[in-house]
Amino acid sequence: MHKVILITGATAGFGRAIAVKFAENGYDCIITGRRKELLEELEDELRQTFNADVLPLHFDVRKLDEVEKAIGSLSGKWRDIDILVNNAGLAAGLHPVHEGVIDDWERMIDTNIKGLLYMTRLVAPLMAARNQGHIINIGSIAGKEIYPNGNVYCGTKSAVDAITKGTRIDLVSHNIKVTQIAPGAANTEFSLVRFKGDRERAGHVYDGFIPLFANDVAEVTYYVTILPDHVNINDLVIMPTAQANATTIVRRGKK
Ligand code: NDP
Ligand code: 8X3
Repeated sequence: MHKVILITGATAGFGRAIAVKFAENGYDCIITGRRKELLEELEDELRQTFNADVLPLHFDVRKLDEVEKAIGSLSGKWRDIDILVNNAGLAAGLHPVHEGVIDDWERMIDTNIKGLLYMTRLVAPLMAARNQGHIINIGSIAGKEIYPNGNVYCGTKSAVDAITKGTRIDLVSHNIKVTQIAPGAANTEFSLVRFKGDRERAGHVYDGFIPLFANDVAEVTYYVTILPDHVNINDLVIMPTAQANATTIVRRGKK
């Protein structure tokens, strides 16, 4: 019988690449996100390319009633979720704290922290009932180190770091693996979202070096799921080779 994976934020970036990687490897995929048309495109692609069984669920992780309705609608094999990837998230803005945009803060906190918690609260009991499962939280280097103007985004990812540790402690007796994957700079829609559609500014983030790509993160996400039952990766930091830490990136043509 095929295993079931649920991925939040599967319409773009890491989440989309993770869905492709797991469908290619025979998983039944629950793909989720707000942009319905992109979910439908991905559903078609996974069905046609890999003959995968796919369930698209269109909801906003910030809205508890939508999350409850989506998870409550699952029936049959789709309730037997083997892997939950809490990936949906964003950065909004890059301002010093005294110039911060409160609405940006609310979006980041509501999505990156509360959305992840809602998903975990609703899916983990299904795993605990079966005494098996794997929860993978997508954190960030921004949850390990704080950088200038990163204030609230770094705060949300530091929260993911702490919540992942707490989740692992609480679920270990239920035989549930809990892993954090913390990437460095990756070229997805992330910077376009952070800079609110400013393509030029977003493009400059990756000037002069080779960043991570979504497939790189999908590869390591798959890797942490194929280890023996008795082995868990607690925390995996994945960086571009040109990036040493949150603030040190070697860019060609720049001193
Ligand atoms: P993208 O912007 O490419 O993708 C983000 C995904 O999250 C989209 O599918 C989006 O779907 C979904 N999403 C955002 N808000 C919501 C919401 N309220 N409800 C449901 N889905 C939502 O970014 P990445 O792939 O780069 O980011 C994925 C994760 O990785 C995030 O948590 C990010 O913080 C983290 N990360 C990114 C890094 C990077 O440099 N790119 C590095 C380290 C971590 P839709 O808009 O359709 O809802
Ligand atoms: C995304 C990576 O360091 O640009 O989480 O914020 S960073």
